[in-house]
This record gives sequence, C-alpha cells and structure tokens, in this order.
Amino acid sequence: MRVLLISLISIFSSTIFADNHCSADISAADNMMFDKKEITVDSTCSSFTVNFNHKGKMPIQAGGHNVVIIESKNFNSIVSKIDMKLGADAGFLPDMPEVIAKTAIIGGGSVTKVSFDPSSMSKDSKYSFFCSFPGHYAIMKGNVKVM
Ligand SMILES: [Cu+2]
Repeated sequence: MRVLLISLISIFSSTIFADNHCSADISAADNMMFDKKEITVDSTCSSFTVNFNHKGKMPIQAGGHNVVIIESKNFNSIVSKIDMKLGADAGFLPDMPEVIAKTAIIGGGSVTKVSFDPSSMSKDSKYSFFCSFPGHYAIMKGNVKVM
C-alpha cells in the first residue's frame, strides 16, 4: 500500500513538472516593468503557454500591457507596426508571421494567456518578449531563452 502511494505521488509530481516546463508566468504592474528579464521556452513542448498577470490598476487604454514573443532580429520592424487602431485584443499589432505569440492587451487586475507551438524556435537564434502597448516596448522587454 505504501509503495503504491509513493508511486502515485511520483507520477503526480512528474506530471506537474512536465506542465511547468511547458509554461511560463510573467507579470507587470503600473510601473511598466515585467517581473522577469528572461523566460525559458522548452522547444520540445507540443504547446507552450505564457500566463500573463497585470497586477496594476491602470485601465487598458491608459496603461494596458501584454506579452509578445518574437525573434529579436524582427523587433524594430514589428514595433514599427504598432497601431492603436488595431485594438487591444490584437495587441495593437497586425497579424504577421514574424509574431510567434502574443496575448491581448489587458488592464490592471486582469490575467490572460497565450499558447503556441514552440517547435520552430531554435537554440541558435535570439528571441525576445516585449509589451506592444504604444511606447512601452522601449523598456518593457526581456530575453526568451530556448532549450
Ligand atoms: Cu505595457
């Protein structure tokens, strides 16, 4: 009975471990700072999820935030497409293949997430995450490490 219980516990914890490997939690607040400078994406996951929490109080139109994942070399061309007219749900960005993943822009007190297939990401390339609210990308950004 005791052995069975231990094996059940180890199966349960390995499931949790696998889930942790295929997701990352990021938060930001009204100070326009992400709580992390780097996240790690396991490219062997069939699906990777970014959970984003806006812990501030600012409404979407004044101080919304999101998380966009891109290859770093495309940063300038992607941020040049940011346009308020495209709407918060689209992250103020048009649909373009260079965007690997993006969440909606959310206001303070909200959470959102995005899941994507990380299999095309390579350990040999550099990736970044940033917030695509107009103007925020200058400081709201970090590295995405691929393993
Ligand atoms: Cu932001």
